[in-house]
Amino acid sequence: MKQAVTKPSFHEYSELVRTEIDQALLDYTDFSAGCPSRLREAIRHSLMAPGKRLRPLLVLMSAEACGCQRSQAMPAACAVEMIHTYSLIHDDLPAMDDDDMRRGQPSCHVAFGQATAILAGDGLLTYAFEVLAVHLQPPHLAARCCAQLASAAGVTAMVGGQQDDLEATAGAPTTEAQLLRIHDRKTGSMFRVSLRMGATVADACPETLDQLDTYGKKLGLAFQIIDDLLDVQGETQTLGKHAGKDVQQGKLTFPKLFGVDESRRRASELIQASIDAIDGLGEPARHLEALAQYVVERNR
Ligand code: GRG
Repeated sequence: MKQAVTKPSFHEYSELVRTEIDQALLDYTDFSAGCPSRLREAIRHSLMAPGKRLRPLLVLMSAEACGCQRSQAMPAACAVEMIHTYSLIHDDLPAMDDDDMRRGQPSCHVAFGQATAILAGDGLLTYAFEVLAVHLQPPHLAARCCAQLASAAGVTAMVGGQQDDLEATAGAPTTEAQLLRIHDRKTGSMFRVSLRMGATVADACPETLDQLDTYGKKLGLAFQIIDDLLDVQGETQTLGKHAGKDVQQGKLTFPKLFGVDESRRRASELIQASIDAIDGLGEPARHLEALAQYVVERNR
């Protein structure tokens, strides 16, 4: 008798891929004997902590949606998670957001001291590009991914967005347009580059890149709105970081600007628009659709 073959649920699939990502991150951060053990420990403390792995999932799902094997895109997936983790380590420092808890455990500087935390961030930032340049094949696509990631993490995108955010938090009233610009650069750029690198490894056509870019733009904004809502409505233990921080710091957030219900409505609308943007990619993109749903329904 013929057995019915059931496809894994999105939850099963994403857990499997998270396991693959974690194993690759562990393998990459073995480092040679030249890396001081305390520095390796600090890097792994932050990198291997239970993050959601959203950005590497986007890289791998984008590659698959464009017809490529996950394994080929794994160096890009790990590189973006390294950059993301470095940004979290530096953002948590007393000179920035001053957070003592991240991913459900003490922040890197609380566990290892500020100097080692700064170096752990520096190490991850540098190593991300080494991983891309050395492990991603073929070399001309590795070069393309290096340029894309450097630009998305740099002064005109993520780092620039962080500077704008610091200045906004420092006092001057923030408008809706400024808020959108900050989040597009600070958060959205890393979502979009994750999708772009996945598609680049798969050598996708410009039309597909555009569709994925629109998906990433809408998804990144929806993610940020939900992040702001979780700060108001979420619980510290589930979030793995302190809830209520935005209110405490007097930050302009989406719920402050639009209220809770309208913010949630906007997030749902953005998620639907993100799913519509990749409609043309068909069945291979179904995991990206499910990921978008997860982003709006998540509780951490
Ligand atoms: C260069 C220092 C520096 C900062 C750049 C990305 C960033 C700006 C700072 C990180 C802090 C932050 C709160 C950014 C907003 C985006 C965000 C909510 C990040 C947390 O991402 P998640 O929820 O985290 O995907 P996990 O831990 O699940 O990976």
